[in-house]
Amino acid sequence: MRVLLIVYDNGSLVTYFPQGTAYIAAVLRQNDIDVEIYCQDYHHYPDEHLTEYLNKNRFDVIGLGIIGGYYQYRKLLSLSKAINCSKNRPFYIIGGHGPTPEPEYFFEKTNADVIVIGEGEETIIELLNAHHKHKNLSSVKGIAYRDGNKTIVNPRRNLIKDIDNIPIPAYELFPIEFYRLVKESKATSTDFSLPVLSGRGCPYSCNFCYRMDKGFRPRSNESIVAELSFLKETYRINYIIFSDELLMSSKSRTESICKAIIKAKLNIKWWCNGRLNYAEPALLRLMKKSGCVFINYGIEAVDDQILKNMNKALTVKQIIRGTEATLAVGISPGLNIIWGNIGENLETLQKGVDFLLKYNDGSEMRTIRPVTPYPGSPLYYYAIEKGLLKDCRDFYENKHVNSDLLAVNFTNLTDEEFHRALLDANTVLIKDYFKKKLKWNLKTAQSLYLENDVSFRGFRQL
Ligand code: B12
Ligand code: SF4
Repeated sequence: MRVLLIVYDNGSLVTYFPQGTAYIAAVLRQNDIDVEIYCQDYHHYPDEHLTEYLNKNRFDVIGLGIIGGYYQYRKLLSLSKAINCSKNRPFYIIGGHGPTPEPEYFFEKTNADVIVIGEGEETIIELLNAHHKHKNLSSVKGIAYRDGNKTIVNPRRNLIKDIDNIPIPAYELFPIEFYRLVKESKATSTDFSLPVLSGRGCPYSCNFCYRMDKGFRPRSNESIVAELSFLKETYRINYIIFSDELLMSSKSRTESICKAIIKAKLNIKWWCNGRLNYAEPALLRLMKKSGCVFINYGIEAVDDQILKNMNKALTVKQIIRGTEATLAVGISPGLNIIWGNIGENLETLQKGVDFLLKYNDGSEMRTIRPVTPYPGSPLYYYAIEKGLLKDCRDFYENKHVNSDLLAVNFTNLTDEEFHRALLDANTVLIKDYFKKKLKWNLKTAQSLYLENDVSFRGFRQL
């Protein structure tokens, strides 16, 4: 059986390594299934190229994973068109956060044959076996499929208990020299980065966050360290982006990963998603010692009532204390704030702006984005219940046109007032960022000309 997995073009110069696709490719290889990757992102091929490619090359199965952004949705539709109009159209499977919560709608829009719901590694193998043997798909857990005009959604599959047993992504099938160029905060010109998962899931349940699978499952330190060593030795990766939802899932877990990285003498830099309620000086010092240079924090709002409304399990006191502690040890904090959740108003927006002005260290430009009720999230169902959103079609076709514009307005402001307020807030933040940049550049010029700084490599490098 020949399988083609598609990595869609994200319209960026360099894109994140497609981890989900690479995990699927790894289990296919493990099961001796012939798999090829079509990296549309690397070549920026137009969608018609895929049709031609399928016309010239025969595949039994084609697979595409997609998340639920406005851009990704439109890309999914155009790629589906390209696949569906090919001669010898392969058996078409889609998966990922996009189609998982609303399979019926995604069948209608893509004409796919099967939707893999949630974690895909075990499901894809069982599905391909059943398909190969022309078996009825009713016994394959974790999928939705079409039976005539009807959509059948099978029961969910149990999550893989021991995720150490999942093979590492099939790196060898991808152009790593391209993906390793992705630049995260505090990376230098000679650093090579790749994302790695230290675990799956998150123990929290914020109202705007859609997670396909429940619970939290960590990997063992041995398995994480083995993957990091492999990446360093094979591809010279020295900057790891821990891309799991939340590496800092508890103090003890974070401590234990740091100790394992130090013990293995990996000498890497790393980045992770973190929680401010665990950001205490001793832990942060240990994180820094093990190479952590940046922690991406979900702050979302700087107001206790709004944090409660969104079920963030975080207080303003913890946010301030944790951010100050992070800055004090010399790790850059990524301060993510969204605006427009239930109960928000102009005052809560201003609190977010004041916070960013005070604490953003300038290592990244930080603006405030509107909250988006992605299908499957508690906020999505709340929006439907309140009559602010009709359904999935309304979300994708009418409301979610750009991640920086309102999809659903949960405030008492008009949409125009909302956007005007965001413009004013972000004007202040953008100016502040460039003010900081200007100050740094002028300081560098001074040390070059007045202190003879011979390490200077040119203004364009700054
Ligand atoms: C790292 C990350 C990013 C990275 C890179 C994303 C990428 N490579 O696609 C960055 C920072 C760029 C990013 C951006 C965004 N992200 Co993001 N991101 C994540 C995060 C934290 C991890 C993704 C990951 O690699 N997971 C690990 C792999 C193993 O899981 P996976 O990809 O889901 O793959 C599994 C299954 O989905 C399935 N599967 C996947 N593909 C396929 C294909 C086939 C054929 C099959 C059968 C199965 C299958 O099997 C895989 C293995 O089990 C997730 C949260 C999460 N837990 O996944 C959010 C998440 C995916 N992001 C999300 C969002 C909304 C975004 C943005 C749209 C946000 C925004 N408003 O701008 C942007 C998109 C911007 C852009 N230009 O692309 C949402 C998606 C929600 C939704 N409804 O789809 C998530 C779930 C976060 C959340 N909880 O809200 N993101
Ligand atoms: S936003 Fe972050 S902390 Fe909240 S549920 Fe999602 S991954 Fe977990």
